[in-house]
Formats: sequence, structure tokens, C-alpha cells
Amino acid sequence: MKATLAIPKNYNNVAAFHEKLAASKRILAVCGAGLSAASGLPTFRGAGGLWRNYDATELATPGAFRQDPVLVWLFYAYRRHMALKAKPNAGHHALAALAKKMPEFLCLSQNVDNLHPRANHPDDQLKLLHGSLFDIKCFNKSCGWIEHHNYADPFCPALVAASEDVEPGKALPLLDPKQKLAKIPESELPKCPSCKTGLQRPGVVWFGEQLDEQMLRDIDAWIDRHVVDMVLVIGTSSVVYPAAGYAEKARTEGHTSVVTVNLDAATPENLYQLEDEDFAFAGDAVVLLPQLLEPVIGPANGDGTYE
Ligand code: BJW
Ligand code: ZN
Repeated sequence: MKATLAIPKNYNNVAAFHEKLAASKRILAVCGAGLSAASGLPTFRGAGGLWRNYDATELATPGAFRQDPVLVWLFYAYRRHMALKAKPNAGHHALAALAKKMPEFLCLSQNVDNLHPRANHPDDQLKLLHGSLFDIKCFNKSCGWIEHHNYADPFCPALVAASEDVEPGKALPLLDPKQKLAKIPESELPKCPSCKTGLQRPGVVWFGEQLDEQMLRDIDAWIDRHVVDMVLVIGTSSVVYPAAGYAEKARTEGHTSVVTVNLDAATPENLYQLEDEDFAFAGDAVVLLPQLLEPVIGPANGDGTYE
């Protein structure tokens, strides 16, 4: 849990961070939606967290899907379309470059937008905690059918309204809560090809659902193997568990620095400040990560990539 908070000693202190980075061999990152904000994808909480007039987190539950699978599918079909149009940003590229330079860097990401893999982040140094928009599963829990790398856009003919492109400056009718949604019969949503009865659903982790157990075991084993020198907490409100617990789980008191990189890092709710060795950087992850990691990854190319 987060503790009482105040501005840490090492607030926006890049030189002190670089000293700690030079002495670090094992780094864990915990990323959230703020990392993809510069790629044009909205965050969950705060401004941008509304889809039509729904709180995005209210649609991210099995109950919402059970009650209105068409509505939830429109939300996810739109998110797939947006993620496919988006490009990984310099923050994703900087993390991928760090992974290539530092074998003992592990990146945990709550993001389901596929932008880490598209930045060529090595698979074995990336754990997608909340799954992927581009995995499709069966809603019938006992079935177990899953399809990876499904990039169909529109996802199915019935959901075409979610994949419309409009002229710049114009609003997509789907996003205007004043415009009624066209009636799409549930029977037009694709069924699971294996059990033939369950609806297909996005392969993401909704509230109340378990994260992949093997993945959680692998993360725990990685953390327990040796001391972790640094935990980068990037663009996340750190309110969703288990993701929010990893900074403390990985901390060896007196040694591990927890480093918050957040647009709102001046706001106490967005800060981890439990120990003197912690750091916080207020700003856009797309600007801060290349700057903070530069001693290890070098300068970026003009387009934010490193290869
Ligand atoms: C920038 C920026 C820029 C902006 N640069 N920064 C222990 C205690 C209490 C509760 C629980 C617990 N353990 C489990 C729970 C229950 C629950 C939970 O955590 N609830 C809390 C809300 C209280 N957890 C679960 O249910 C999880 N399952 C689980 O643990 O199973 C076992 C279990 C079940 C039930 C009970 C107990 C145990 C599953 C969680 C799944 C979360 N799923 C979602 C949807 C995924 C699919 C989808 O994408 O639609 O994941 S919800 C949503 O929140 C999404 C995100 O990954 C996640 C986190 O959001 P994130 O990334 O932090 O985004 P924001 O918007 O909140 O923050 C953005 C931040 O960026 C802000 O701080 C900005 O300032 C910043 N920012 N622009 C830098 N440019
Ligand atoms: Zn099935």
C-alpha cells in the first residue's frame, strides 16, 4: 500500500539518478497508460478516462460483458483500432533499448495496446500483466480457447462503427454519447470456434479476474533471485493490484530506489516516497525516459528509436 507522501529529496534530480543508474544491474519497470499517452492513447483515470459517457474502468469487467457484450465489444473494438493506428513512442523505444543493453532488466506493463512488442522489446524481458487487445479468448471460462495476434480491424463486420476514421477535428459518431448506438444484435458477435457456445472476448484481464499464474510466478522468481537495484514506476496511478504492489515487493530497504516517472509527479497521490533513496520525475514519460536512460542506451535517433 502507498504510505504518507511528501515531495522526495531526489525530486527531478537527474544527476543523482544517473549515479544510481550507473551502479544498477537489476532494474524492474512497472508501466501504465501514461506511457502510451504520447502515442495518442487515452489513460483510464482522470481526463480522457471516459468512453461515450461510461467510465472506462466500468466497462473492464466480466459483469459488464455479461450484461452488454455488444457495448463492451464496441469499446474494445475502438481501442484496438486506435492502438493499431498509434505508434510506439520514444518512451517504449527507450525501455526496449534498455532491455537490450541490460539482461537483468524486466519490464512489467499493464498496457494492452501492443506498443511494447511493436517497439521490439525483447519478449523474455516483458510481462504483459493485463494481457493484450490482440488476443481473443472464449468468454466461457472452462473452454480455454485463445487466439494470439488477431489484428482484424474491424474485428468483425458488426463492429465496423468502431473502426471508422473521421476527418481531423471531427468527432467519431460512436464517441458522441448524444448519438444513439445502432442496434447490433448479440447474435452478430463471433462465437468461440472451439466450444461453439461462448462469445469471443478480448484477451485482457478484467477486474476480479486472475492474472496469468505462470507469469506471476515468473515475476516473483525474478524479484526473489537477487536484489533489485531500481524500480521505475512509469505513467501509472498505481491503484490497481497486483501491479501496484511490485515496487514494494521488489524493495530491499536501504538499497532499492523506487523511481516515479509521472506527468503529475508533483501530486502526492502519484508518488512513491517511502525512503530517502527514492526519486520522482514530473513530466511526460516520452521526454523523461530517453533522458534518464541515456547513459546506458545512448542518444536516440531523430525518430525516437535506437537501432
Ligand atoms: C503520464 C502521462 C505521460 C498521464 N507521462 N505519465 C489488493 C488490494 C485491493 C484490491 C485488490 C487487491 N488485489 C486485487 C484487487 C482487486 C483489483 C484491484 O486492484 N482493485 C483496485 C482498483 C482497488 N484487482 C484485480 O481485480 C486484478 N485481479 C486480481 O488481482 O485477481 C485476484 C483477485 C481478484 C479479486 C480480489 C482479490 C484478488 C485484475 C486487475 C485488472 C485491471 N484491468 C484493467 C483493464 C485491462 C483491460 C483494458 O485495458 O481495458 O487494467 S483496469 C485499468 O487500470 C487497466 C490498466 O492497466 C489499469 C491501471 O491503470 P493505469 O495504467 O495506472 O492508468 P491510469 O489512467 O490509472 O493512470 C495513468 C497515470 O499516468 C496517471 O498517474 C497520470 O498522471 C499518468 N500520466 N499521462 C507520464 N504523458
Ligand atoms: Zn469456447
